[in-house]
Amino acid sequence: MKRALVTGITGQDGSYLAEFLLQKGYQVYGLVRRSSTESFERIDHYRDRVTLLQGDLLDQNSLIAALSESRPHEVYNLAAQSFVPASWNQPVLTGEFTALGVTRMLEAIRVVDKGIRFYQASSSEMFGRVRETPQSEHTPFYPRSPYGVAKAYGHFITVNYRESYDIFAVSGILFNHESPRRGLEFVTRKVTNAAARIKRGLQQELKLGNLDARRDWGFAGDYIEAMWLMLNQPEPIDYVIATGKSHQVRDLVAVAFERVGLDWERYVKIDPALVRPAEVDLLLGDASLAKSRLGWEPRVDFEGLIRMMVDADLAALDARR
Ligand code: NAP
Ligand code: G4F
Repeated sequence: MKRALVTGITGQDGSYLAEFLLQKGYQVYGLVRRSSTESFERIDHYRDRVTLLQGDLLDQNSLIAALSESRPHEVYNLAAQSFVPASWNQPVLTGEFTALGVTRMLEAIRVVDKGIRFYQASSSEMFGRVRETPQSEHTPFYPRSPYGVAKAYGHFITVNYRESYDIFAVSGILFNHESPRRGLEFVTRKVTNAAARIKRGLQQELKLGNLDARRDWGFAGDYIEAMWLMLNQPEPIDYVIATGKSHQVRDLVAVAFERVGLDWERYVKIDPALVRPAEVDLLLGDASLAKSRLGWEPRVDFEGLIRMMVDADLAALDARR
């Protein structure tokens, strides 16, 4: 039986990936941080089928202990401080988690077992002020936030450990991916949740920042499969994962409010405090390498994704009544 360790198992991607690996017959271990109140909401429905190990990307020994205990064939490093605006408030902590945390995990692999295959959750945020469109594996990075800078470090240290120590380490450069399990602070879920709440009379308005920004949004359930495919190839190669379609935040708002039959312009207010010090204006990925070598393609399109999220938010509100 194959064993996998997932860091960030309590997050959006970790929860989908662990579920996917269980279906593939893996023995799944998840790294979780100690907290005074457990927040395992996203993995509650299969918690008895995974083994949770306490550890933190800040703590080298806890990573070595987690690897020694689980003896995984594959490690998926999904843990990070992943919210871009928070990275301006906590730039040093973001660097510790999102950048140096990658080195700590790679060092733990080097110490425990160099045969472990390693996946690093890299990000399209690394493209930042984009040098070309669409962005591919060959596009240079120009990050625009402490988060993006930290991810660029995580990307290159992964490449470096592959080249220095012959570790099967790959970096997946994933464009934005969303789901009903997305954190409420990210723009898609903020919008779909607000549309559902306004529809049910629980909220009066929605404050947003930059409506002009463009993102290449896909479904998290599709993207985690690409992670597994990358680790199960003969060669460690880095891939861009994206839909190849870009939409404005404004389009997302329109689709979400249309789903609940409301005119978004009556409810959305612009709040300058939500505009970022440096914005990533346009992300559009070219995932043709993943298509040709991994046979990977997204299944859920933009409209389908946003409608799925609105429907889930409405259902969750109605279930609580
Ligand atoms: P998420 O929902 O914010 O989940 C982050 C996870 O990291 C949580 O489980 C969190 O645990 C854990 N974590 C944070 N700091 C930690 C630490 N010091 N030690 C151990 N665990 C820690 O993020 P996501 O959307 O699933 O994204 C997964 C990964 O992909 C992240 O690395 C993100 O930066 C990257 N990424 C995401 C996207 C996207 O669009 N979703 C795109 C590209 C790359 P708690 O539950 O304890 O907070
Ligand atoms: O949903 P967002 O916060 O996602 P962002 O910054 O693109 O980052 C996400 O995707 C990255 C991949 O490219 C990941 F690496 C990262 O971990 C994270 O998952 O914001 C998307 C866009 C931005 O341009 C932002 O300025 O939406 C704009 N926006 C407008 N109003 C807003 C808001 N974003 C948020 N979070 N909240 C707003 O009120």
